[in-house]
Amino acid sequence: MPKSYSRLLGIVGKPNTGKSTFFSSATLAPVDIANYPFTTIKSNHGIGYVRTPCVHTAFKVIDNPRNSLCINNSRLIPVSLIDIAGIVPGAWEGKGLGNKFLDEIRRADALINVVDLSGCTDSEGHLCAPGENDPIEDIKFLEKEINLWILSIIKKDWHKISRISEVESKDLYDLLADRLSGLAISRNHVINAISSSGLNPKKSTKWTDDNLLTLVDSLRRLS
Ligand SMILES: Nc1nc2c(ncn2[C@@H]2O[C@H](COP(=O)(O)OP(=O)(O)OP(=O)(O)O)[C@@H](O)[C@H]2O)c(=O)[nH]1
Ligand SMILES: [Mg+2]
Repeated sequence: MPKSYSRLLGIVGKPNTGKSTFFSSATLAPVDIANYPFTTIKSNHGIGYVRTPCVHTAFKVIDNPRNSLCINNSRLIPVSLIDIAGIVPGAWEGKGLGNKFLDEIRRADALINVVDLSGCTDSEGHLCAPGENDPIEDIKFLEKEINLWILSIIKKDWHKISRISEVESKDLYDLLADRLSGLAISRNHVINAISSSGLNPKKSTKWTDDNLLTLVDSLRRLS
């Protein structure tokens, strides 16, 4: 199956929430699953299939699809999945296994955050009494970690980018899109995120850390 046909989904979340269990069910790949944090260290890659009625029956034609399988009038659409190591609060600055493995999901079209709704696991995935952990926090912290990870990528060159754009009148949208192209963030995403964050693209050297964080949050939502 040509790779470009397949969408990429990253399976993320804090440790010990059932990420690998979901991955294994969706791909039928046998992977390590256990009731403690960091069972998965090296990421698992596989392909699952979304099943949908094939359009050829509605069009009353015989088809010969090359981008997916058609079996008994059902189209099986391939979706690539990556199951990565658990993310803990502070991962962006190296806590737990750090954020290096986030690089593996940077090209993902979407992320699935697997959350333990029973609240039986603390913020680092260790077992606790049912309900002791608030699952809402597990959603908020992951968004924050991903924001801080994107922010750290921008900040590596921010001084240079903002100065070049302002002093040399280079296109800020191009410069930022270039910096973030590895995260599947496009120039359009950058334009829309800057506009919705209410930032002045001509005064980027004046943007504060909080401004950048607002921008990053908007980029994550849009891309
Ligand atoms: N009750 C319940 N347990 C589950 C569910 N899904 C997974 N588990 C159990 O949760 C534990 C952790 O599952 P894993 O799939 O290894 O979790 P993980 O998120 O991949 O863990 P790490 O790789 O350590 O981050 C295992 O004991 C699973 O059997 C579920 O839907 N309900
Ligand atoms: Mg796992």
